[in-house]
Amino acid sequence: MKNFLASIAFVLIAFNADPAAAINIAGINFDENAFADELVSYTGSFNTWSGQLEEALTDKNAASFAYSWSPGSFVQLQFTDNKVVNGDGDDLALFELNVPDSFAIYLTPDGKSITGKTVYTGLKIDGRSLNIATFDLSDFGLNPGEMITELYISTELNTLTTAPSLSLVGAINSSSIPEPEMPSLFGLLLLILVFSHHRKQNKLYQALQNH
Ligand SMILES: [Ca+2]
Ligand SMILES: [Ca+2]
Repeated sequence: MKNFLASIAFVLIAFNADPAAAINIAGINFDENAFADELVSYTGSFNTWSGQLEEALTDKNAASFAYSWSPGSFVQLQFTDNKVVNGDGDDLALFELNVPDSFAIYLTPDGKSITGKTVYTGLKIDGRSLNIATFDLSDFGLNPGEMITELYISTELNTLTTAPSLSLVGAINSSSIPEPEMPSLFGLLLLILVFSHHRKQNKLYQALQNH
C-alpha cells in the first residue's frame, strides 16, 4: 500500500514539475518546452553553424543558427508540446546572431506578413551578438487567448550582404500540451490501487468467514 502511494506521489510530482522549469535568455523567462519543436518544411539552401537545419532551429541552444542566401527562403516551424498563446503584449521571440537583421513572419502561407527588426540583447554568445525580435499575435488578428502551433519565418536577405541568422524561436506566452501517456499511467496506478484494496478486503472477508 505504501509503495502504491509512493508511486502515485512520484507520478504526480513528475507530471507537475516539468512546465515549471524555466530557461532565461536575455532577461526573458521561457518555459522549458516553449521553443519550436519541429521543422515542417523549408525553401532555399541553408547553411548551419552546427548540425542539421532542424537541429539548429529547435535545440534550445542560442549558439547554433542557420541562414540562407537563397531568394524567397523560409522555414515552417511547428510547436508540438506547447502552443503560442496570444497573451499580454508580445507573444513570440525570434533570436538571431551577429549583425541585427529583420525577419518577416506569417501564420499561414497566404496570411498577413509582419516584419520585425532585431535588436541587440546585450548578450554575446561565442563572441557573436545575440539579437531579438518579438511579435504580438494580436497584430495578426488573433483574439486574446487564441493559440497557434505553426508559423512561417522568411529568412530572405535583408541587403545584398546580410541575411538573418535564425537561432531560436520561443513562445513568450506559452501553453503546455499535456502528454497523453501521463494521465493514462496515473489511471493505471489508480486501477492497481483499487484492485489491491479490493483484494485485501476480500481476504479479510474470507478470513472472517473462516473463523
Ligand atoms: Ca516546444
Ligand atoms: Ca499578445
